[in-house]
Amino acid sequence: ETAGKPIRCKAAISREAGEPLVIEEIMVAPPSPYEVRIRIICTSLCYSDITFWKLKVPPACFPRILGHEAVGVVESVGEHVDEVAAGDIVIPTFLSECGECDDCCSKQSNLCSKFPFKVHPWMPRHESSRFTDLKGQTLYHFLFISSFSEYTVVDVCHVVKIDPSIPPNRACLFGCCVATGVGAACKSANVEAGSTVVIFGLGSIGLAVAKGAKLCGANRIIGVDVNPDKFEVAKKFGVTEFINSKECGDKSLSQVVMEMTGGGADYCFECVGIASLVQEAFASCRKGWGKTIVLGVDKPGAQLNLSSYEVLHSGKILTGSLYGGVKPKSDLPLLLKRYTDKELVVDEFVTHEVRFEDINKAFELLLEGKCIRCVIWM
Ligand code: CXF
Ligand code: ZN
Repeated sequence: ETAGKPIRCKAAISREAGEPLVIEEIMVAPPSPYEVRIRIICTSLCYSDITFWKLKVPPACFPRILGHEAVGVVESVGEHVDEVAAGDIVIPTFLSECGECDDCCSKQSNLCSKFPFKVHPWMPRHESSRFTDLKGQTLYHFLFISSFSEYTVVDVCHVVKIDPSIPPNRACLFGCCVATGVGAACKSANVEAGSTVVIFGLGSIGLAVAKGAKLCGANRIIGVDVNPDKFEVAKKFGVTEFINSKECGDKSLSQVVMEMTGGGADYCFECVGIASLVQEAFASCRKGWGKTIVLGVDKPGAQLNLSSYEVLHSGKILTGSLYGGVKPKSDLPLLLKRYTDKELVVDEFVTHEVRFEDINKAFELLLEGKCIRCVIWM
């Protein structure tokens, strides 16, 4: 019986920017009111973990427990938690859904304002950590999840209870990658059947957008990448045509798209996080109705350079979304149902699986571009 007591367990600590994670024993405090302590079953590695592992300027902070794409079992709950109980299988989510604020009550938004999304090192309700190392040093949280630990503590507004029959190495993908990409296509863009879609960047997010666009009935799904090998892989996710962005000759990428599509795509998705690529994506969508959705995250402080005419007199829409516009508690169960109904197949995302001890191997694989998703089993 561990409820109410600190738990001693293993965690992979990111002690210094860019240095291999160190597996150490840590102490995980019991959940405070409105919190849930979770035993992580498995977690996958997302490129955002790498971004914040490498980052040397704020909001970077160390030592930190990274990880935000996971599934686990509730070990115990704090006071006032009745939504989940010990034994429930849950996906922790980096977006909150309090269910009560104006934004949660609106179907237009997935950005809760009671616990707004931010990249900070604490729990959402109190600026405090639930982790300490055995020397008593505070370990920082990441995206309100910190799943690179055998046990973590998450606010009840950041957990979604799921069907326990879903395989954990598939369920975890819905914590970030799959929900973000499929959601961006199906919710943020609301891709129409028969339309033409261009996806800039065929990493896991771009591939998840392709899955979503295909689910929506898109007719042409054009993938863009610097690496031509990505096309073969991307075909399995629904990509039908390919542009090698390094082989556009004296044309710009948007000129190539304009010619291929006879005037621009219906929907463009930027899945890399480079301001100049956002400009190219926006220039690639059709005047009058084209919609560009930005999923990539550029460096803090990056600026977009777009002329006012281009933006304001073109009839085009430029937007971004977090978590694909998916409201964790309201929409994730619907997305998971599409998975259990076999309408949405996600097996191809998992190219590698490693044991927790080998977590640094997952970092190497993702950095080498050799994997889409590497699942880490605790
Ligand atoms: C991202 C979303 C944008 C900010 C950084 C973290 N989430 C998941 O990968
Ligand atoms: Zn992520």
